[in-house]
Amino acid sequence: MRYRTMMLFPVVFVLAVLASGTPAHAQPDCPRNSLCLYDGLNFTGELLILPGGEAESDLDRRDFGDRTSSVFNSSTAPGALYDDTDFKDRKICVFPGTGIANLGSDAYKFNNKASSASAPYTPRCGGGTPGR
Ligand SMILES: [Ca+2]
Repeated sequence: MRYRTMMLFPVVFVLAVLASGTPAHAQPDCPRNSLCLYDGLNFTGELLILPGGEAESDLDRRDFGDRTSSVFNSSTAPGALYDDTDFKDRKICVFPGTGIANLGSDAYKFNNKASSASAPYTPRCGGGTPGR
C-alpha cells in the first residue's frame, strides 16, 4: 500500500501545477464541491462557503443576506441563489464548474440580492438563468 501511495504522489503534484497555471482568469478561492458566495465582484471580498449538500434558507443567519456580488460553483452539481428567503422568488442557477463574476450585470440584475442559497447536490436547480 505504501508503495502505491508513493507512486501516485507525482501525478497529484503535476495536476496541482496544471490547475494553478491559469493566470489570465485566476481560479476563484473556493474549496472543492462547494458553492462560494462573495461579497465583492470577480470572486473577491468576504466569502461564504456552502459545502455540497448544504442549503441556507436565510442568508441573514450567516450575516450574508443581500450581499452576494459574485458566486462560484466548484462542484459537479448545480447550485442556486434566490431573491427571497426559503428558496423563493427569483432563482439564479450556478452550473457545475462555473461562476458569475458580476451578478449586477444586465444578464442577471442580482447584485446584493440573494437571501437564500442551495449548495451543490440539492435538487433545486431545474431551470433558470445559467451561470457562466
Ligand atoms: Ca456585495
